[in-house]
Order: sequence, then C-alpha cells, then structure tokens
Amino acid sequence: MQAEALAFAPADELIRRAAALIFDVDGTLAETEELHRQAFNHAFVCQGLDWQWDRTTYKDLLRVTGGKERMRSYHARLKVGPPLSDADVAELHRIKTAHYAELVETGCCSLRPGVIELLAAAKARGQRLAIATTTSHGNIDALLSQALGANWTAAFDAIVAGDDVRHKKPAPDVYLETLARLKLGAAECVAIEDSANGLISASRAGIPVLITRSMFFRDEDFSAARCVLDDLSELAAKPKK
Ligand code: XBP
Ligand code: MG
Repeated sequence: MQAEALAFAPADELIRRAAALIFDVDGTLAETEELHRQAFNHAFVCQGLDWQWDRTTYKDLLRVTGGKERMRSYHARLKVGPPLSDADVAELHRIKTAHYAELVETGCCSLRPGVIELLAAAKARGQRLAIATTTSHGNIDALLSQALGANWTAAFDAIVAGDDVRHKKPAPDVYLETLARLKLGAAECVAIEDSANGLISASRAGIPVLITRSMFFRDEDFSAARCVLDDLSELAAKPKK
C-alpha cells in the first residue's frame, strides 16, 4: 500500500497494512508506570532518602524519560546539596530495577486489553513485530516473560531498549535503530505508543503513530498521531479514525 494512503487509513487498516508493528513498552504493552513509581519509592527508602513520589509528582516527572535521568532531574529541582553522583544514581536505579522485577514477577501487571490479541493477529498475518522502549532489557524481560512465557523474544524481530542508543525518547534514536534492524522504511511501519515523548520520537523517525491512552498520559495532546484509541481492544471492535 502507498505510504500516503497508509498514513490516513483508519486504525485497523493502518495496523493491518503495516509491514511491522513497533511497540513501546511502559504504558503501551502494560500499565507498568505505577509499578515503576512504587519501585522508585522503595529505592528511596532503602537509601535513606526522604523522597516519596506520589502519582501527581510522578506524572510530572514522567516528562523526563529514563529512570536515572528522572531521579537526577528531581534532585536538581530540590536545589539541595551537590548533584547526585553517578554511583549514587546507579545504586538507586539498581535497587529500583530489582524491586520493579519483584513486583512484575508477582503477575500483578497484566498486558493491556487487546495486546495479546493484536500480537497473535499480526503474527497470523505474517507481520513483523518489534519493541522500541526507553526502559531496560531487564525490565522488558521481567514483564514479557511473565506475560508471554520464557520464550517471548522469539516473537520479536528487533528489541531496542533505552541503553542501546545514545539519546532516549523524544529523540528518534530508538526508532531509527529499530528500523535499521528490521531493514524497513519508516512509512512501512506503525509505532504504537502512549506518551507525547514516544509520539515525538517515532514521528521524528518518520513512523506513523497509533496512540493508546494510558494511566499517566490520558489527557496529553496527541493531535500529531495518525489515530488515538483508548486501548487496542478497539481494533477488534470497529474501524476507528
Ligand atoms: C518509559 C520510561 C522509562 C520508565 C522507567 O519507557 O521513560 O524510563 O518510566 O524505566 P517507554 P527505567 O519508552 O517504554 O514508555 O527506570 O528502566 O528507565
Ligand atoms: Mg510508554
């Protein structure tokens, strides 16, 4: 299908006709940010910091992508004491990531509605699947081995995480690297995202974006997206503009 025609197709056509579907992880595959928030707070207690991020604070902090960068940004706002050392940030993030994995491994965070069905339908159509995320490979594995089984990586042709590229979202790096690994053009693919940073990142890489509204980004402006759904189960329901 011609790229321009693909660009204005309803959601279900946009998805069906793409050569590859590129999925964001946090907020898109699952509502994981609430677990990330709890894991950050756990790490702060472990390290004797009197920081506790409530949902309102975390929603604002999510404008900074990357957990390490988010903690540095928060500390800088406090304007107290010298900047956190790289070693302090690394230790906080290590503790946070370990606790996040423990939370995810309880099975308390299922994949969002319609995700498993879309993965299966795409595979049945011979479409390729990829992941382009800011989080780490360890966090992706914790979530998807729990949700899809130990062999989950076999379903994806490319898995690109935050530490695989120089600049995190909203830079296009993670999507450009995914396209390079897929050996596909941007207009042949669709990015499935939940945040403004993710929309900007994929758009800068030239990839049409389908947004699914998530817990922390429900009220964001997604006017640059090709289509906006509440969740992916709508794809099975009816064509959506
Ligand atoms: C969302 C992010 C990540 C997570 C926390 O990634 O920005 O930083 O909030 O994970 P996505 P880390 O691109 O999947 O929406 O602490 O591992 O960064
Ligand atoms: Mg996301």
